Amino acid sequence: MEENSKKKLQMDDFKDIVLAAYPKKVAKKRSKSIILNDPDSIPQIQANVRTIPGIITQRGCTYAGCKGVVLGPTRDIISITHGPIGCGFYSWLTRRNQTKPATPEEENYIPYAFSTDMQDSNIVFGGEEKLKQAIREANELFHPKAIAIFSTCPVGLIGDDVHRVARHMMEELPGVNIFGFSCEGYRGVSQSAGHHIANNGLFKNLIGRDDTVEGKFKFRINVLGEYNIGGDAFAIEALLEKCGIQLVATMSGNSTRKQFETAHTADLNLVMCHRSINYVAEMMETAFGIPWIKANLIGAEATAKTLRKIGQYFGNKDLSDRIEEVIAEEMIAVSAAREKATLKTKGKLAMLFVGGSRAHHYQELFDELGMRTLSAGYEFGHRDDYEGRRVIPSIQIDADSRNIEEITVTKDALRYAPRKTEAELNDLKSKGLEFNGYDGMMKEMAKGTLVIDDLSHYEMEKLVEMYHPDVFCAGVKEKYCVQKMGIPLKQLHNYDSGGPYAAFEGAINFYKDIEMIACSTIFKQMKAPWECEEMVEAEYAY
Ligand code: CFM
Repeated sequence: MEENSKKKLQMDDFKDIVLAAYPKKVAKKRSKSIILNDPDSIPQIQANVRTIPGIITQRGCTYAGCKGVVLGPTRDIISITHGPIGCGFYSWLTRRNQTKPATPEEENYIPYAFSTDMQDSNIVFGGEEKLKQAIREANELFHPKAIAIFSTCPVGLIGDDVHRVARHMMEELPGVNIFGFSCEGYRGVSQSAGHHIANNGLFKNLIGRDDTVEGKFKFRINVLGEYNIGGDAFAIEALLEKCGIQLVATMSGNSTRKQFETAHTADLNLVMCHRSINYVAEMMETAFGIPWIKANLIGAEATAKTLRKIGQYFGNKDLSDRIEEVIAEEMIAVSAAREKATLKTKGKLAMLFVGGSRAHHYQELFDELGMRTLSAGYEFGHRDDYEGRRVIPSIQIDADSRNIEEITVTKDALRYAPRKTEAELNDLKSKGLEFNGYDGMMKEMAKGTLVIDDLSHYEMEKLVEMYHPDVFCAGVKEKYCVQKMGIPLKQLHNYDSGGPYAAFEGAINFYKDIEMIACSTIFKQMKAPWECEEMVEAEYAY
């Protein structure tokens, strides 16, 4: 009875019910981040602001965004975590970013966790000497061409200067490119600050240092914001190869130092995860004249659309014909898998609360499965990821964003070469190809759906309790809480043990996995002992 009446609640009741439980000040702040969507007149959402102390957030730290997310997946750079061992340990492969060296002899440091393992004495007397020693040791053991140093919270608090150490060690070890990141966990309000810091470092220390042009195809692109979780980049590499498109660099799934260094030899940048890498896309356009387009390779329809955009950009008939052939070929298996899965998934409900891009991209796949997304949000997206890049000029810069270094990029004296003339770009725009644009998540979500930024644990429980989605997508911190409430949770950070989910091959995997998960009743059978056993209850008597 109670459950039935709960189900009838409208989405707009959620906000009132949740806010009523918070203290007044907290309610006022959270109310700006819980928004009822209207794609025709996109409402403003509060995002990228500090989490209120005491609230259980899904967010991670700035170090995680810099080391774990952006630089970590590159296999031939030694990434040393300067800090206590926990930081290095917990960012060691938990994200399931994969890599595939061409030969067994090729450098691959991904299986290792390098850390200075700071102790109390280093906190008291400084850790720079220990860091230098760690760099010497790593160099002796592996002879790498590049070493990156990542700062954790205590490093900033005690004032160790990782950049000074990097300069010093470059002199001591000529030929090794050594650079540091001031990505202390507390430096920003979330991982997002770490992405920005990593983007700056990539640009200053790696991108554009090697002019060698390699590869068999003449249509040269980079894929930015793709991190090879569960093998996504492998699926994308295979697809581009099939179409005859040269992938110069992926940033940074399955990547190498050389890919970064030669990335400026590509003629187009595709931006997958806008949140984590849009800065590099902008910098590369300014410095080298390479245009960027927002792309999505999650979902079969989205993949086809992205391939067609590439074809349109290069304006070559053979390439476009080949792309159409590949799409037609791949769609046979995709359609069959989709039809089969949809029989069971049609009409089911999904909720997605992940990172800064997947909560948007994966809605494509749920659409393809005939499922409805009732509610979605990012952990650390900015307003542009929700409302579209058109709002960027109106975003207020606060003290937390000012904390992140802004680097000034100018045209590269030798390498700047606009890939298209102004007239060519305008012509492509008039034909519907949008450059430097991202419309954000809200435009593609239905009217009346709930968009929530930096979802709290309490709000998550309320969502599940009130709307009973058939699948809840989030991460490991949420997984077991949601499943104990009888709803299956699919991890969209590391994909549990699944993937790839990108491109056509990935779409098929996703259909199968979601069919299995969303249609399973097993979680509803789960009862905690106190829910199914008789309990003796008593009260204190005074
Ligand atoms: Fe971009 Fe990512 Fe994501 Fe992200 Fe991340 Fe990630 Fe993510 Mo976890 S770069 S924003 S910081 S798509 S690790 S591979 S899944 S939160 S939605």
